[in-house]
Amino acid sequence: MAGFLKKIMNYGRFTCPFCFNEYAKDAVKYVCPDCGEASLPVTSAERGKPSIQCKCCGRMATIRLCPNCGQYDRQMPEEAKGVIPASVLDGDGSLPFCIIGVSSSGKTNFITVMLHELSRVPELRIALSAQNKYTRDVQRENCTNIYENHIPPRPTDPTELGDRLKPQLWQIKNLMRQRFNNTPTYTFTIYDGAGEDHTERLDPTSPICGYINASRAIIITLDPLILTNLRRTIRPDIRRNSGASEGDTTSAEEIVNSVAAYIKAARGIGTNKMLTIPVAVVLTKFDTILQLDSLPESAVVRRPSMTLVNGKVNMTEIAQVDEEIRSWLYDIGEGSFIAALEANFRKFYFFGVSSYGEPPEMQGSVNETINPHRILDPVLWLFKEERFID
Ligand SMILES: Nc1nc2c(ncn2[C@@H]2O[C@H](COP(=O)(O)OP(=O)(O)OP(=O)(O)O)[C@@H](O)[C@H]2O)c(=O)[nH]1
Ligand SMILES: [Mg+2]
Ligand SMILES: [Zn+2]
Ligand SMILES: [Zn+2]
Repeated sequence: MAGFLKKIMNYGRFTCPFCFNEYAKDAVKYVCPDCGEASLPVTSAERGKPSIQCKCCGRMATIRLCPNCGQYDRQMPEEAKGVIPASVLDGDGSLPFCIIGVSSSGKTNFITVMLHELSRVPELRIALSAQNKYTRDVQRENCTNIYENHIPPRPTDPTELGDRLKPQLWQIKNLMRQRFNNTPTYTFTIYDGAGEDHTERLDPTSPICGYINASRAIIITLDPLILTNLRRTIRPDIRRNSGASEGDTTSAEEIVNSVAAYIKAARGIGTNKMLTIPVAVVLTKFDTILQLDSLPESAVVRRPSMTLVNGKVNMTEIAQVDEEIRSWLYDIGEGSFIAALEANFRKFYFFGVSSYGEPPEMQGSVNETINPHRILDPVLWLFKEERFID
């Protein structure tokens, strides 16, 4: 019902997935690929359409541009900037998620394997489709590397993306909620930045901050191998093969504090107030932790995920895992990071995930079998928070 109300209230408006501003659908410019002219919709029948008739040559103007950040490039139409996919105009809304974490904390592997698994859960019946060439290319390249070439994806290059953010744009449908010929459809956008973005470039005017501020949920990745008190207990070859990220827990604490400070400034919220945006704190490379005795033998987080039961998210399981990870962090003397979260965010849960399932046997390689552990737990929780699933 909430979704329906929201739909009526947002009727005629959309949020640009590149500059994050809200505009009237009538303001979308339609560029004709034949003559390059831009037309605006004039009749109500034209508004929000995938294409309209070019006012200049009469052929179909199929390229929809954001009224603010759209720029058409005839030579490279696929690279044109601010091209709005149809799902953004037709859908029920957007779910912008942001992934934040230092370099080599496992962000790209997490996103790639998570997306790969998401549409494969028979109980969930989620249909995912890439909304532009960039999204398709990135996911294809990363999947080929991990699943076929058995090498890790390339580290994300902070300069490659330039000043403009390129989030991955997915259309996501929940087929379980299909009613008559209507299926809830959202634009699921994920921004996978480079680690440097979140340490060196986190100033309020940066595009990454714009994205964080427009996000409905934040996923913070933390590589447990950086925890000082763990270093001694993990074999050096496992640390090396798992690309232990540089830095220490202070960097994780700093990230939490600076993200919180930015959102507060951007939204005009006092520094002593709590933020309500849901945060999933994801401990990546958890396969390395499952080998340790410091994590109790009976811990739920060791078992395969039962977070989804009969197509519903089981909050008891999520709360149990969260509790286990918190007490484990306190036990090993790494609890100070939790205080930074508690001081800023009202709603956050800890998750323990592994993209690969086991540490790589060799440095710079990925094992033949990929057996992800609890990889969907964070996104299941966030989808439930957004009422996209039950
Ligand atoms: N043991 C283990 N190692 C992992 C796992 N996922 C990633 N790694 C290791 O961590 C390294 C970095 O992973 P990425 O996903 O590229 O990290 P990132 O956060 O995207 O890094 P940047 O793009 O540089 O910011 C990989 O090369 C792997 O060696 C995992 O599930 N288990
Ligand atoms: Mg990356
Ligand atoms: Zn825009
Ligand atoms: Zn034309």
